[in-house]
Amino acid sequence: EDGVATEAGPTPEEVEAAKENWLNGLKNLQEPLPEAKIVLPIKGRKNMLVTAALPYVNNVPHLGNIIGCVLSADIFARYCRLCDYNTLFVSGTDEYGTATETKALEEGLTPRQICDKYFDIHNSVYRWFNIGFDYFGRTSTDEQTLIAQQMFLKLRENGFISSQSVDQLLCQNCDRFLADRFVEGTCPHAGCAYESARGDQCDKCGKLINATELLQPRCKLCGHQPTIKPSEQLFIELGQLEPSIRTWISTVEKDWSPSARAVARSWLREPLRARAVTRDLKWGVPVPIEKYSNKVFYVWFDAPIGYMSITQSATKQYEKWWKPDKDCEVTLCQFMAKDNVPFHAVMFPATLLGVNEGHVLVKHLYATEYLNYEESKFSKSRGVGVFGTDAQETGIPSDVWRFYLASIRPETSDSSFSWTELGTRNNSELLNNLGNFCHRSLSFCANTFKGRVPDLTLTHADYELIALVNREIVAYVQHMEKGRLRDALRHVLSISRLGNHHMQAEQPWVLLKGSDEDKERGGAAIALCCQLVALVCAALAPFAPDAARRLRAQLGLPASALRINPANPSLIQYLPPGHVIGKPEPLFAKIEQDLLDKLRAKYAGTQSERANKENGSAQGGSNSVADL
Ligand code: MET
Repeated sequence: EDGVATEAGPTPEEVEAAKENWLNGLKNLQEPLPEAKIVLPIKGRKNMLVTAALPYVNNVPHLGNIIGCVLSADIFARYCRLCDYNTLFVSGTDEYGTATETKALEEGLTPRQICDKYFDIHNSVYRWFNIGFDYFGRTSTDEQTLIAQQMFLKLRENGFISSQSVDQLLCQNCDRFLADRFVEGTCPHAGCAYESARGDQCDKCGKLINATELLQPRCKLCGHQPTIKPSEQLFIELGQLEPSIRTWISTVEKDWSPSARAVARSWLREPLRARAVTRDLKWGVPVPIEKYSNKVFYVWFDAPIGYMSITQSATKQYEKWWKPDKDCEVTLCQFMAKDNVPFHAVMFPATLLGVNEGHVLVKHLYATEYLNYEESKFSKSRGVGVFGTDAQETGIPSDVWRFYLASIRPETSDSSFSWTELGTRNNSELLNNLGNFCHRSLSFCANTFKGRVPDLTLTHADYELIALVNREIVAYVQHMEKGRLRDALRHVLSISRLGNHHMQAEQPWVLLKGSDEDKERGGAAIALCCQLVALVCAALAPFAPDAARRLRAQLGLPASALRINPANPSLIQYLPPGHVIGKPEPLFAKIEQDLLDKLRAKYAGTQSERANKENGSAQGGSNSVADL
């Protein structure tokens, strides 16, 4: 399937609409947004608050993590800006909890040092991928402490917090309660008996575990057997909030992606039970009650509050976005991988509903399934797959990665990364289809007309072509609005495919050598192709911002010229009459099979196997982090 939404020819109505939009579309665009350093909601405009799940700080993100949250959210946020929606896009690292404490012990650093070190890694990986956050923050801030404590106290005041004594594992040797990942033992599930099951989940059978049920439990730090000791924890009474959660979900879930809806529904199959929101740990937001002052909040209680505290760090007025004025509507769009859905669909909304201060609740919850690596699974703990830092070292531009990842985005089922496919998509779609169309059109304009876009009087046949193009851009907008980024991308390629067909059918290189009338037609064909290039440039920008920026410079247009009217998506006169373009250059390069083979071999196996291989060839030069 080549993604062209065009089976039947255009109807007379479509041709008429194409004409109307061509003539008047530019006037119908919205007033551009005011340039602002700090973006706040604006009355009377569509205000989009876009978030990417906050990646755990304690490791390097792999391609699956990147397409699952920050890249998807970025593509969407860039699309929103293209439509003149007033957009704030935030994310940041999720820094508290056992994952960080364990990593700190492993690396012999303090949790703070671990966060600082890995925050920089995340930050630089996302910069390289051109993720255009308005702000990329972190959760271990004063803003976070303040807002999380306020929210908690409000919940308590409203009667949704209770306390209960819970049996926990205590390592007397380390003088520490062993939450989740600090303990290992034999899996208690029948038929599994895996000996290195973690305190929260068994990696072999995949089932959830209650740490106190582990057989032969041992402290991960010192190996001693812990004892069971009760500890008093605070709980959020989800049961009491259940009716309001159910009512709310039933009104919004239609705007969620199918997998988000499925996960939320399966959670709600059972009655909701109280869940602990505190832990006996040190690295976290302290519980602001005397009696519990040696405890911190459970990381999943405070992590989603991170969206607010990061907005606060960004704007100093987070309430403008999160508790907007009555006459100022804010649409919250949240991107994440499937395993994060319960927290965003149920837990966090429950907190906000319990606080009852008119917070914005998620409107569009866009979850992805999982991305596999070649034949196996990406794994952070085992180091399988391509990581953000690896992608930079391949020499393949970030736009190509973005384009390829978007084109295999696991929207409806799991999908797989493959080096071969990366090459094919680059060579056949980006280079041969889209890149060549743009380069050919602009080169004709530059070489034959000294860059001045020829005059264009459109014929009926031209309007028919535009009507077909408009079908594609309408489909693009429809998919984007529903968070189906991969589907939207197919329609960008369809536009350049239609452009290529047009070029092929008109053969301007023949016409330009013919009679005066032929010459005029040849010029018009090129002018129309250049206008299509501008549309392709706009629609491509969310996916490949770097290439789009270069293409825009080649078109000689300012950023503000390339916009889409989501209420009436269509080709408009992006290039004014008499416009002179810039200098055309190829946008993409071929990726040779040879390089793909090398990369496939280089990234086979796990990170530590790779490190060993490298050490081997460097005559055993040790000190690789992976060996320690
Ligand atoms: N840190 C979580 C993860 O990486 C997401 C938290 S979103 C508030 O899965």
